Amino acid sequence: MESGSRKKSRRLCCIVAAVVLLLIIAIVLAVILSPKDFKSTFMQRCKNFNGNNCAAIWDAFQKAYVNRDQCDVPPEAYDSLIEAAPLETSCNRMMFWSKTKDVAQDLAAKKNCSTLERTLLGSILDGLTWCGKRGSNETLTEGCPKWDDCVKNPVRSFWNRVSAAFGDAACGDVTVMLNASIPTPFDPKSIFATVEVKRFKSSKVKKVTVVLVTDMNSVTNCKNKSLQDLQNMLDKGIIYSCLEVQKSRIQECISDQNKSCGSCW
Ligand code: N1C
Repeated sequence: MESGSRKKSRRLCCIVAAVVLLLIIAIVLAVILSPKDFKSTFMQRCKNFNGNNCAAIWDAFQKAYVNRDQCDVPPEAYDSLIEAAPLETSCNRMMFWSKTKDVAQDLAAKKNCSTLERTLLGSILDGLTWCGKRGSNETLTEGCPKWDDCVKNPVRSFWNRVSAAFGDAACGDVTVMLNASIPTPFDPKSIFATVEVKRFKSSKVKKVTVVLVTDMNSVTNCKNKSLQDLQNMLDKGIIYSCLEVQKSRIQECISDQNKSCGSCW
């Protein structure tokens, strides 16, 4: 028969072993699941896109927001970033979107259309959050202002600035994907309305085609009042047209190997 004290020390041993094992599992999981450091994600995405000049691009990028008040980063702070990494676009393939990000990105990727997320800067920063703070040279990814917390926040100003450059670059026939499942597909507060459309110039842009994505949840069509506003905002001389296209038709086109960007409708 085991003595009482032996039993006790065995039990203690088992508890200690279990705690140590749990600790090891927790540490391994924490390492595996911890978010990747912002800079390494930036550099990795940059290299995946073109592989060169990424250190200079990182430098220009972080100068825009480090050591600054989180709500005092204006779009112009990214001017030198745009200089370091100018947007490369291609006429007649440019695609803009508002409230249709997933379907627009899907189509653009398969049909080689030119969206902002498929340029170097757009592809690096899509989906990321960042900010700095006064008195530090760090890049933070937590505790940063949300989109609507303040206008001059680092992420919002970035998208405003690069979208301005993308709008400036618009040329030939451009497509805009808008969403028929919301009452105001051309949302006057969106980046598309406040920044991009205003930069389309009739000297460069021949035609703007709105692809209004419809599905079972659609609440509107091409007669929507906000689309009239869009048409009125365009420079005289730019041709406007609007097509109601079912989401399922877009999906079919995405999988049709013979169709290219712009030839789906
Ligand atoms: O405000 P939006 O749409 O009208 O902005 C979309 C418009 C597109 O045409 C793009 O060229 O502006 C450009 N753009 C992006 O490329 C982009 N990628 C990711 C604007 N915003 C972008 N994001 C994020 O989507 C951004 O962080 C912001 O929160 C949304 C804006 O999407 P929206 O309101 O559907």
